[in-house]
Amino acid sequence: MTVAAAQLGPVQRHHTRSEVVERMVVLLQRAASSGCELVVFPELALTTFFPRWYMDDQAEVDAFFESEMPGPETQPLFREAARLGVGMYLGYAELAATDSGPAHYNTAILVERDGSIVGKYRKVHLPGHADHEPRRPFQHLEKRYFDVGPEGFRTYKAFGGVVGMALCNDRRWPETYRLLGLQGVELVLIGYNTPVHNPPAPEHDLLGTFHNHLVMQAGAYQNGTWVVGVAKAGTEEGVPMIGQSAIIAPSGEIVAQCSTLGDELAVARCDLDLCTSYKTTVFDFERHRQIEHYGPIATQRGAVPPGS
Ligand code: ING
Repeated sequence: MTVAAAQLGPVQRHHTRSEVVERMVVLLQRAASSGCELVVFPELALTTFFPRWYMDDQAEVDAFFESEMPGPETQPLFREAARLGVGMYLGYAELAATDSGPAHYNTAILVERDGSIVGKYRKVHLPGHADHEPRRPFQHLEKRYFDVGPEGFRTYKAFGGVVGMALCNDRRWPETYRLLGLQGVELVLIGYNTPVHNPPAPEHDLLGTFHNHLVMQAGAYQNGTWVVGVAKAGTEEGVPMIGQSAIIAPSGEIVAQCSTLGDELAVARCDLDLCTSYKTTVFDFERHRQIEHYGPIATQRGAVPPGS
């Protein structure tokens, strides 16, 4: 299948959802004219990355969330996608009504070529912090504004294959890919908003783009799956974010990559049958993965003292 990584440049606080949707429709139309069946948009694609600010007024926070999807402002995107017969992965902030009151999720949905929503993922690995840390040059308050996704990592039969979803920080954890790999995933879709500077560890900043590809290439190869990672990039409200959106084959090779920090498509033909070469040989879990012999550490939450 032909897939497009639809990278978005910065979305500033004053940009309306309609303005962003217009940019996304342009990318969608270009992808369709390149023969794409699936267009992958970033995490929190519709708004600026608002966890960079401390807010204590819940109404101000909720203004960044969608209570319906599609809603009036996103409907044009869904309508155009269905008209073109192109599917989507779309990341957004979800305000969900639950029995115990409103829940706030960092969410991604999988939309098939007929416009139907066939999958929903709510981010599990919420990075950053929950309380205001004024000494930081900018905040990263995902632990404050979002609830942890309760459903975990699932796969969906769609686009003629087995598709899985994750979001941003999830891509740094090998468990993300392995939990999807154990479900036979052939295509993992991951939107991200990643600041160049990580205040707790500035010494990592120069390696930020290296780490970005390292984790996705490893996840792809170690689970015999395609991985598509898509950035919201560029400088948002004074905070630079990395780009480098990429389409990665089950071999771990990057087969297409964005080279700007703006709205840009990277397109590749993704033959899902390439997964077989890895899933039936070096990563045949049934034959080679010795889960019974890994010992009790396998379910350990944190690091354990040596020799325990
Ligand atoms: N962002 C970042 C990410 O995991 C981060 C957080 C930035 C972690 C820099 C490490 C280094 O890509 C989100 N939104 O998860």
